[in-house]
Amino acid sequence: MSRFSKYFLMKESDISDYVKEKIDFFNKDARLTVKEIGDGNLNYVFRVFDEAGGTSLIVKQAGEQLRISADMRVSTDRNRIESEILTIQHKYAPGLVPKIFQYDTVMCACMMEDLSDHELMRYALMKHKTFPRFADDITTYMVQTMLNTTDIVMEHKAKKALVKSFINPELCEITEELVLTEPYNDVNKRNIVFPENAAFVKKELYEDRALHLEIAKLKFDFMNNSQALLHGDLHTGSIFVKQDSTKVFDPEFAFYGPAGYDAGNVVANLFFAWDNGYAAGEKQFCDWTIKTAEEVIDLFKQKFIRCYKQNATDVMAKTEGFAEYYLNSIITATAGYAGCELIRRTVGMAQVKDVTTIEDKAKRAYAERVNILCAKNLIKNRAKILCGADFTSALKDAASRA
Ligand code: SR1
Ligand code: MG
Repeated sequence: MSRFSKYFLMKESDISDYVKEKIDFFNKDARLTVKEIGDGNLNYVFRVFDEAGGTSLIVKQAGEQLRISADMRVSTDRNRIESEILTIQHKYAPGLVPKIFQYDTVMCACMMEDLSDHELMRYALMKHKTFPRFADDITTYMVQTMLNTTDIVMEHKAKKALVKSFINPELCEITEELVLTEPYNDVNKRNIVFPENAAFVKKELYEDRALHLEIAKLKFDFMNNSQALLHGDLHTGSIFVKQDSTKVFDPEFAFYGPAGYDAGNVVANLFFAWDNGYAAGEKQFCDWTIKTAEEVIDLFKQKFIRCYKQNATDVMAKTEGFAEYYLNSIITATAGYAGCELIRRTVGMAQVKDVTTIEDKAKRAYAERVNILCAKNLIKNRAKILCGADFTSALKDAASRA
């Protein structure tokens, strides 16, 4: 009997046998080298390569305990969700996601295209590299994967079947707690507050009742608005880039939710890159992050309306003015969720290296105050945030007040 017929957490030394047994990809006599390269909070990622043959692939396995904390356990079904959504997204956004070769329900592992010729976007941005294709690619990805999975385009019973298959309660619960609850009350005592900003965080986040009301609205929208099939964790650690290519991966938080959640995450993570560039005095890079954040919103709007008008199938969705109404509500939600991501990565349990690696304490404290002030403006005034420049004005305004 195969030793891979019952789930266990694989180590580097298991992977060569696993791959040879499960997939006809390498030459039979290939000498495979395996390296664990996982960098996220949840899973184990192995790069398998045959140096002689010049071929490689990735094995990604879900562990029962999370890497970020052994106390947190999440269903390994997330690996199925990830494989299935990547297959759907490949159909709608070809070339913008990795190819899935195979998914194994027993070992909760999938094998996929190796993207080692790309860089993880967060780390590339921390070196202050810029990517001219990014805004165009990420907006194509978002419009195609989101709009095509809504009731605007899909037959409604088929859409409901997808909603059911992407029910992802445990991963959504992580977001509901880490993003949409704890940053405002530290109810589970997991927040990590930079000591220099403790009084600021208490006043601006823990004691701002009007902010809490807005977060409650966004939280219940996140839980109840099954609008589009989302990536669910679309930060710059979920994106590989090179100058002429963008690939979105790691969609294990995928579920049917409000479209603005993904778009908000993209904008917020460009603002973390700005934080890092500003602390390093990299003005040109900062200008690029601002221009790119604006393009992400403005191109998203343009492409969304065009795709909507071409592909809407629902009779009532074709009513004059509805496309614009629907898109505006997504941009409003984008502002709200960008604010949530900015705040939770600044004071919550899962932070971002763009900010935490700023060595100078005063500069890091400043970056964190910029994030919080910008976020509060985006959240509280989200109904008035309509275009890319409105998002970046919130950042510039926060930078002058922090
Ligand atoms: C417990 S998991 C912490 C964070 O890592 C993931 O990438 C998600 O962003 C999650 O909130
Ligand atoms: Mg991830």
